[in-house]
Order: sequence, then structure tokens, then C-alpha cells
Amino acid sequence: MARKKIALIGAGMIGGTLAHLAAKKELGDIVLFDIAEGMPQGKALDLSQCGPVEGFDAKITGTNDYADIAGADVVIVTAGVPRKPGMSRDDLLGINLKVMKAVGEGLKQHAPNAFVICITNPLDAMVWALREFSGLPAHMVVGMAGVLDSARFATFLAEEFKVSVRDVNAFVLGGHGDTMVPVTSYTTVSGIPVDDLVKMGRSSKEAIDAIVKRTRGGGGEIVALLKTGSAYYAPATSAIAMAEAYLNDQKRILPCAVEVNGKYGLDGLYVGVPVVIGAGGAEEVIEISLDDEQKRNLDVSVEAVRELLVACKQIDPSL
Ligand code: TXD
Repeated sequence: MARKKIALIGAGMIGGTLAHLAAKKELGDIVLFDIAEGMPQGKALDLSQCGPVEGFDAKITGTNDYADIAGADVVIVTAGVPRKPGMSRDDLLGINLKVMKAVGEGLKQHAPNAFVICITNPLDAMVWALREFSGLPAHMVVGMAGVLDSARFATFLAEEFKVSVRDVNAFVLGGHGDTMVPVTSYTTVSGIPVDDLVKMGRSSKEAIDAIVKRTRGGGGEIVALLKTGSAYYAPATSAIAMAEAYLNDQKRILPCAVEVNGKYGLDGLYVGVPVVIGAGGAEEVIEISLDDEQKRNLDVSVEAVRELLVACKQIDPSL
């Protein structure tokens, strides 16, 4: 059987890390695409030279030509610009929306059968726009945010409870941003709900509230420390988990930004919900029951996503 092909659109910090992880895991041959000339080719060469040391068989190439992504099985999109001092959210939205248009057209022409994972911010709006511009079926275009947000939540909870991160199963719903909804009633340590652990005196409501707040600001905390960009190791690791679930038909239930039709009272909006990822792409949205406060929090998050879509449509009336 021929090797799978993984195309990475955007060869920046996350793109490079994705290439390294995908090669180490031998997910397939890798094409790094970027508009910057020479950079994807240089990174591909550097990464290829890890092969003999690490012992992986994966062909890694860099390109500035969309034709080279032809036939890709998985495409992971990180193309765009991050926010810089003095830039408004709308400035970022306008720039990255144009990038999604170019990427969407490239996908439509060269990789119409791929499973597409979008990472570019503002995530929920960009994954929706990418689906619109590419014309690919909605179950094949998903956004990565929930796996990362849940991983951040799990990291902080494992520290608080002084347990292995492997035993923490954290759950985050909603859009990617300050309004995301970490759900403690569905978050467990070896099957024990966090709310029960609090009742057992193993932590306090105040400590868990502080962790929820830190999770919501998890990206910003890293941006403030790095000063020159945003997180890339954990975002790349999270997207690779999604790619593996698709390539190996794992049927994992992962929180992803997907088009939600009917469930959660939504009508075609892209928002973060638990979804089964397998060979069919985003196979099924899982609707969990929420209490009133969780519902209110999800509504706030959904409203923030809706506002971004209105802004996108104002910038590009073709949407
Ligand atoms: O959870 C999440 N979804 C996220 C999202 C977590 C962390 C970071 N998140 C967002 O990912 C971040 O706000 C950015 O929008 C993306 C990519 O982050 P990265 O750190 O990889 O940014 P870089 O290093 O600036 O890389 C972006 C690359 C850069 O090499 C540009 O030359 C390229 O994108 N770029 C393009 N490539 C192809 N096509 C076009 N049009 C293009 N424009 C820029």
C-alpha cells in the first residue's frame, strides 16, 4: 500500500512541529507548503535529516506550489498571521480571511478528498470560512482547539490533584477563546468526576474555578511569556491526534470545531463539541446534557462565534 500523504499549509512554528511529529510517527509522506520562498524547502531538508538519526521513513518536501499537495489524505492548515501589537481582532480577521480564501481554492483544486484540520485563528470563524471557500463536505473540514484546550485543562488539574496526566480526562466545549466552556461535571480523574473530588475535599471550588480561568486564558499566558509568537508544541500535538484518529479510523471522541446541525440547538454553526473522528471524518456529534449554567456559558460562546461570522461576511460579501 502506498504511503499516506500529509500536506501542511503554513510552514511556520506549528507547521514545522507538525512535520516533525508526523514524520516521527510515520503517518505518511509530508509536503510543507508556504508562501514564503525557500523557508518550507529549508525546513523540509532540515527535518529530512532527522530521519537517519531517528530512524523514520518519510519523504519530507517543501513547496510554494499548490500542485504539490495533489492527492493529500490529510491537510493541516496553519497559514496566516498571528496578532501583533497594535492590531485589532478585525485586522487579523480580515488578513486571515483572505488567506483562507487562497487556501480554500488550493484545496478545492488539488486536494478535494482530504480530511482538513484548520488551526488558524480566530479558529471557529476561520474553519467555517475555509469550508465555505473550499466547498469540501462539512464532515471533512474540522477545527483544532478543543483537544488543546482540554489538554491545558488536564495539565493544570493533574498538578492540582497531584496525579498522572494520563488519568485526567478533561472536557471543554464551545468556541476557542475567552468564552470557551471547561465542563467540570464531565471532567474526571480515573472515572471520578472533578465535582466529586471537590466534595471529597481533594481540592476546593475556588481552586477549580481558578484552573478554569487559567485554561480560558491558556493561550494568552504563553503569548505573554514568549513575546514573539504563540504556542506551537501542544497545538501541533493536538492536531496530530486528530489526524491519527482519521487515518487509523480510531473513532475517538474528541472535542473539535465542527459544523453542528440540529444538536445543541445550532443550525450549521462551527463550534467546539465532542465528535467521533474516524475514517468518515467527523462522523457524529455527541450531544451531552448540560445544566442551566453550562447552557448559558455555551450560549455566550456561540454568540461570540456568531459575531465573528457577521464580521467575516461584512469583509467578504461572497460568504
Ligand atoms: O488552538 C488553536 N487553534 C491555536 C491557533 C493555537 C495556537 C496558535 N493558533 C494559530 O495558529 C495562530 O494564531 C496562527 O493563526 C496559526 C499559526 O501559528 P504559527 O505559530 O505556526 O504561526 P507562524 O509561525 O507565523 O506560521 C504561519 C505561517 C508563516 O510561515 C506564513 O508565511 C504562512 O503561515 N502564511 C501562508 N502560508 C500559505 N498561504 C498563505 N496565504 C499564507 N500566509 C501566511
